[in-house]
Amino acid sequence: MFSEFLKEIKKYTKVGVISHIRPDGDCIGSQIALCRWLELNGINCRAFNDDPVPENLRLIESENGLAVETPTVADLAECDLIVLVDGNATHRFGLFDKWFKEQNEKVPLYMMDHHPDPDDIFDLMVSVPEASSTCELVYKLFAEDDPEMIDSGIAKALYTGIITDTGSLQFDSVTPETVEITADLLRRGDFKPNEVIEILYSNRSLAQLKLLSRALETIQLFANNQIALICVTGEMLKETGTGFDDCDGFVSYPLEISGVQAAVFMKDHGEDGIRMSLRSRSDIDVNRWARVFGGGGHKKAAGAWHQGQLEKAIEDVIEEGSKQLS
Ligand SMILES: [Mn+2]
Repeated sequence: MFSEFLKEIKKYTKVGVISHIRPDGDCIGSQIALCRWLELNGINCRAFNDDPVPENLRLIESENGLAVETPTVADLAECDLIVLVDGNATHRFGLFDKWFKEQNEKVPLYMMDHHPDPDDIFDLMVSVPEASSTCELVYKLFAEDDPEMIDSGIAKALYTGIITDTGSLQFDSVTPETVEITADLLRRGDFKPNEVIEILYSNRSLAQLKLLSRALETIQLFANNQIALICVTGEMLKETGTGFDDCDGFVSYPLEISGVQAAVFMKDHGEDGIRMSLRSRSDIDVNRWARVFGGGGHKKAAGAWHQGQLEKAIEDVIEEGSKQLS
């Protein structure tokens, strides 16, 4: 899978590795692990993201002696190769997207990702939509090159990414191979699964749980109880002293209702519109669903914006999703 990548990347000496805006465990894990691989191969690299690394993922940076930096245009211009990880369309990459589009002489651009339908602007891509996570792909890069390079920092970074992108190995994307990879990472990293789970998930505040309680009250069922909806409004945030960043994982609750095939989580951003997260545990393809509204993602998890008011967004989105049920 990586023969061309392994051959070509050694031609470069200053590589910028960029992960997508609003970073998650898979994008930080794959970014840091890929940077470690580059370093171990004697290639200079820097890790960039417009947004700060979430608190519970900082350990990935410190255990690998690397920090994700906020890039400037000058930083980007210094790179002789850019690699995008965990995203296949430049609009998910903030400042890089804007800068790249303005360049006449474009820097070579690689990509490593597991979302469907990549842009066709890449000079080289490792695009595997069936993969559970980008971290699974970076693991395979190490495995193909030299698995003995995987030390405890790299193992934990990759393990964290696989765990976050698979809902702790629960999603449809998980294969026997995914589980074998996680077992290999646990052995090489010499850590226990619960160490990572503790850091990732046992860090909710009381205010976040109060917000969750308010959100759960909004759950409604549509389309013969096969589509569930949950909402968070600005008012609820104000009442509980929280922000939209405190809603992580809320979409999974309506999905647990018996008989529900897909769930929609709507965050009402007022004048900016409605931010929607779509999840499926059936044949409903939420990537196709989200694309109708200018968004996208995976078959089982996707997102989009609706520019209207909440009631209108609900009406439009449920109508569109119902089409896949008949
Ligand atoms: Mn991912």
